[in-house]
Amino acid sequence: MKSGFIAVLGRPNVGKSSLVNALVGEKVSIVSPKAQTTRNRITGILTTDAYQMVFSDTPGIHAARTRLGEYMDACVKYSLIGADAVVIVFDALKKPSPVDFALLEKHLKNSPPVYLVFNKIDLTSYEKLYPVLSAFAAYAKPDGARAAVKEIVPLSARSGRNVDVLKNALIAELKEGVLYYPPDAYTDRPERFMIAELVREKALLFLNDEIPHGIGVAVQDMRYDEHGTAHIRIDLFAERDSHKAIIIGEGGEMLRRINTHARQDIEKLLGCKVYTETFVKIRRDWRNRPNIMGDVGYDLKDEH
Ligand SMILES: Nc1nc2c(ncn2[C@@H]2O[C@H](COP(=O)(O)OP(=O)(O)O)[C@@H](O)[C@H]2O)c(=O)[nH]1
Ligand SMILES: [Mg+2]
Repeated sequence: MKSGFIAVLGRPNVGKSSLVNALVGEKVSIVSPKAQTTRNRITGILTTDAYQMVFSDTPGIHAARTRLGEYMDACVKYSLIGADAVVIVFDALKKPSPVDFALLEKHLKNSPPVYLVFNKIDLTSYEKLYPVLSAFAAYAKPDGARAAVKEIVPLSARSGRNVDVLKNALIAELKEGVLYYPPDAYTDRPERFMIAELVREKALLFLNDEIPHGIGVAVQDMRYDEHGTAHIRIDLFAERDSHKAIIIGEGGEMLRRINTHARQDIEKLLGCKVYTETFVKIRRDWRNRPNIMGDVGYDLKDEH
C-alpha cells in the first residue's frame, strides 16, 4: 500500500477546493465565486486498493488584514508540514503575474516536489492557453538554486477533464506505508464542521459584496428525534446590525433561502431528514477576536 500527503495551494478563487472535491470524488470543501471561501486546512482523503492520497485544501494566499487572515495563512503553512508533494493551482484564464511566479519560485526552492495546475480549461481554448503555459516553460528545467516543476497539468475541476492525469502523476510521489485514515473516510473534519460550512457556502452564494466575509457559522446543538430526523441549531455571526438585517432579509426571506438550500445539502451529508433553526447574532469585529474565532471553528490548536 502506498500513501502520502499532498498540499493544494494557490491564490483565492483559482479552484483549489473544486479540484480537491474532484480528486476525492466527494464534496469535502465548500466552493463559491467569492474570494476567501475556504478558511481552514481541509483534509480530503482518496483511498483505493492500491493507495491513499491525503489532500490538504487550503485558504487562498492573500495579504492578511485580520486575525482570521493570519489564522488562514498559518493553515497554509501547516499544510506543508510533512507534505510529499505540493500542487500549485493557477487560473488558466488569467495572465500570470509576478506574484504567481514568486509563489512558484518560493516552493521550488524548498522541497517537496511541485506540480502545476492550470484550472478552468473548460472556459478557454488551446490558442489562449498556450501563451500562459509557455510563460512557465522555463520552470520545467532545474535552475541552480531551484528544482524543476515535476509536471504541468491543464485541467478542469468542473468538467473533470484531465483530473485523472494529475492524479496519476501524483501517485509517483506516494511512499510505501500505512493508511493514515480508515478506507471509507473522505475527510477528517467532524460532521458539525461540515454542516456549518454548508450554511456558510449558501450565505456566500446569496449575499452580495463584503458581508459574507464577516460571517461565521457555528452548530450549537444537534440531536436526533425518534423518527431519525436531525434537529440542528445553528448560530450565524455577523459583525454589525446592518449586516444582520441584510442576512435576515425582508420578512426573513434571505435567511429562509440560505436555510432551505443548506438543509438540502445537509440532508445529503447526513442521509436523513433535517430540521434546522438558525439565529443571527452580532459579534462585533469577531475576525480580530481569537476567543470568538475559536467558537466559530478557527483555532490554531486544532490545526496541528
Ligand atoms: N468554469 C470553471 N469554473 C471553476 C472550475 N473550478 C472552479 N471553478 C469556479 O471558480 C470559483 C472558485 O472555486 P473554488 O473551488 O471555491 O476556488 P478556491 O478559492 O481556489 O478554493 C467557483 O465559482 C467555482 O465554481 C473549473 O474547472 N471551471
Ligand atoms: Mg477554497
